[in-house]
Amino acid sequence: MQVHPVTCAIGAELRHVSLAEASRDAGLAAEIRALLVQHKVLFFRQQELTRAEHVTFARHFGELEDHPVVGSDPEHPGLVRIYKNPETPVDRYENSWHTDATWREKPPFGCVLRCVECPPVGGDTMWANMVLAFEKLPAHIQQQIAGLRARHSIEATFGAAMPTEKRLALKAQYPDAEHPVVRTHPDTGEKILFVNGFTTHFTNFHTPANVRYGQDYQPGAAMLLAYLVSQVQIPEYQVRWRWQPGDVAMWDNRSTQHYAVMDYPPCHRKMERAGIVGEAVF
Ligand code: AKG
Repeated sequence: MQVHPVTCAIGAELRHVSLAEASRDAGLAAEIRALLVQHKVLFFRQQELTRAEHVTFARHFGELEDHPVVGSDPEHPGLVRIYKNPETPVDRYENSWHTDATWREKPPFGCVLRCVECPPVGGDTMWANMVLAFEKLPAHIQQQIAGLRARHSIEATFGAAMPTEKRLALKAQYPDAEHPVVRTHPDTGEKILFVNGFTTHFTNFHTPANVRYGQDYQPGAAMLLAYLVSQVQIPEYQVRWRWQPGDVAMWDNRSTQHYAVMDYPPCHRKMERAGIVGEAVF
């Protein structure tokens, strides 16, 4: 196996490795896991991987989880089909920066995404390194956000694109979660800037003004949150992958955000993903 970093900030392509083989080899899967934690997103070009092998490979890292909106392959539970074609209305499920499912108490560990079919150009996916995003914040902002907590809601992205009734049903099924704004990576101890498109507001932002007028009065809080959420857009923290059919990307969902670029309609794009259950956030 050869490791080729794709940018200075995030991402490595692993060459001369077969994920079909890794699906049957726990030792190889453990090596891949260590590289994942180090590089945050791994790329594997043109893999010959069946759906069953895709699921088995992902299961080395944990249970697979359901998707709130997109259905699983009935023959391969946990394998979620993200198929876009001229008949699929353009939605905003993937083309906004997000860390997967931070509205869960235990957001996913990571995801294994395989490209089945891609447009001739366009349809890239981008990832950003949220450890670097934290490291590069000015020291006084790092201090200010050290003990802050924030609410994450499915309504903030998925829900916003839906009719009210469907949105409320979704929220009843997947209630909001609260997490620290600065998360600690459970494997490395690194600090991670842990706000994204699902984050709605801080829950313990105290200033003299809101101590006097109540917790809902948070002048400055929305601006601070918008500033933190915008950090993901800095190109030096990012990697962008140009897909070919058979490519696989695997990301550490704890330390990254991603964005699927929606520039290809009316072309087809077919992706299959296996999201892996994660742990509580500290
Ligand atoms: C996701 O699987 O969470 C996505 O955002 C989709 C990524 C992609 O289709 O490139």
